[in-house]
Amino acid sequence: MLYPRLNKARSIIDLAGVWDFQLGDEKEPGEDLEKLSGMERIAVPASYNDQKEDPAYRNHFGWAYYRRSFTVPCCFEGQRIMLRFDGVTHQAKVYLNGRLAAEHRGGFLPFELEITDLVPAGSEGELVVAVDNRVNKSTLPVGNEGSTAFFGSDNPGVPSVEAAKKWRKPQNLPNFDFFNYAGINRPVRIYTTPKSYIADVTLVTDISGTDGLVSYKVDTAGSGCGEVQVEILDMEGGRVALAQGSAGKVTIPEAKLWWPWPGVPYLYQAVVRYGEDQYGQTFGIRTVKVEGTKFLINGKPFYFKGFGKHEDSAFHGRGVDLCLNVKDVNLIHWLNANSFRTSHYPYGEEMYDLCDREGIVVIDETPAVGINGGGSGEDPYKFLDIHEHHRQVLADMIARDKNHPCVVMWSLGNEPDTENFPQSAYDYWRPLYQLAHKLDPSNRPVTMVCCQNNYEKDIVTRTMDVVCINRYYGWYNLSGDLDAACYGLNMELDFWEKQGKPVMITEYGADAVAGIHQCVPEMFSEEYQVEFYQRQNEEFDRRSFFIGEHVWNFADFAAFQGCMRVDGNKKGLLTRDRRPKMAAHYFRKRWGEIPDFNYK
Ligand code: E8X
Repeated sequence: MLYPRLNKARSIIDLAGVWDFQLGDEKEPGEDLEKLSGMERIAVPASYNDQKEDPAYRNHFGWAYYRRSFTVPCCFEGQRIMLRFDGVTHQAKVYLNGRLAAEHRGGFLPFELEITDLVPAGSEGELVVAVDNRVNKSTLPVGNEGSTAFFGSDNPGVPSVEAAKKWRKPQNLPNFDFFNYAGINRPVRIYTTPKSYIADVTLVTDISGTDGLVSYKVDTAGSGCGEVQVEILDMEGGRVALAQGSAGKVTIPEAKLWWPWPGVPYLYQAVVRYGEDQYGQTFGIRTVKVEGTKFLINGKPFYFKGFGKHEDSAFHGRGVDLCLNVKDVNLIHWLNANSFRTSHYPYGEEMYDLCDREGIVVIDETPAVGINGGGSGEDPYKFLDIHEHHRQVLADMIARDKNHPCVVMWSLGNEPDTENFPQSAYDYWRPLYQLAHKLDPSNRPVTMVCCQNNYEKDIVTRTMDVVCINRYYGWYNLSGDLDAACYGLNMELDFWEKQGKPVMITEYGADAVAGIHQCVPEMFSEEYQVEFYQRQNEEFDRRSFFIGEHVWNFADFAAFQGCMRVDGNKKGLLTRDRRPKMAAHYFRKRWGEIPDFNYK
């Protein structure tokens, strides 16, 4: 789905602002629509949870209602008028003038509807968006639904699930630790196209000697517009190639490649014209490939230095915040990092645009997190009803992000159970792996991020293009004992060495509460966090098949409350308000000394 862009053929109206808002309950929205009255004020885009000092907002369970009216200007007459939602978390029902106009499941990918006839040019529309924040056994991310993870122990005084049902207020029990921020988290826009329009643009690049090769495909709708024209412009706006027809291949002599920072992330633009419509799609000429135990960008072995991140900040929750995006990208540069993973969901599209421009390498992840028994001991692949939805979000993510040079790998999901039900896991993940390869026109490498487990039993992780492991030796296991941690880590690395695949760590980390200092480092101190990394990095540095280190996490983030969380997850190199802990200075130095290419 194309990102809305303003140009001489297309208009955009951003509906960001302060909307009306009301919490609902579990009842389906249809019944509640007329009851919207005495509504409160809410900022869009942003999560609603932290916008008011009210546990009802913070801990809401079920539907919530957003409302605003808008006018479609008369000058849109004759155009195709679209209403696009970049991300409504987790489920949305869109009503226009009281009638259900669209529905969407999944909180992290865009959807749109045509409103040309529903709200014609020159008329007013009343827009109500009902948003459901519930996570359960059929959503991604997965929720527990009153699972035995929280109830049903044999301890006196602890209610069984059955007993608890009688008095417990329904609540979300996410099977993941990040706070379940919800609402209209990303922009809502009206945009127009001519009646016959460009529906999609796909660009695939390759390198031959000093030439850049660009294969393109343009999908159009409507007829009578003649041929598609594609003009390729360089960064100065000069034409470097011109082609006719809805698919083809052009050569750019002496092409400038897209390189990760601190190289030049050179971008071209494909200006597509079809009848009255026009669309400019930026792209970079670069290749990505796994060969043996190497991850090659433009043919050179790349070393990943960076983190798992979250879309998370004070007040906004998971809401898009462009200032924060820019700040984070500058902090990534400051840290001498070169990459991050969009843990644990596809991010707002503005971040990928920024990473294209700033040369930051991205591993793009679906919202498939929490796929395990949730403490029940049962096979999650049997009791979760997510397979079809998972295929859908994977397809939608690839369709949305396929043209971004910053995206170098797809992550099918994070930390599923691959150990207790190895065959079920294989049967579940293998088809997704194949689907990702089939759907991506650039055929990027595909991975699945594996949880700390018995790696000998796990038969999924080893089948991925890159083995991505999350490991907490010295934190969740072997807590506080870094000698034992390094011993365990090395045993595991010996195992991976034999598999002949590139391996990277996609999560490792220790909580550190900023300001806690110790001469003899123990858990939760800034010193322990540094030592944890120092010791394990020494082990990684010895292994030639080891192609990258992504720490967990870039910054402290809001988490579901529990006895292991003090005001959120504190594994950040930075605090939530982006101040550096000691470990940030440590990595800044380390990463400054590690080359991006040919380190391994
Ligand atoms: C953690 C991270 C969590 O925040 C992330 O979203 C997924 C977790 C560790 C799993 N990975 O808790 O800080 C640890 C399993 C250890 C056996």
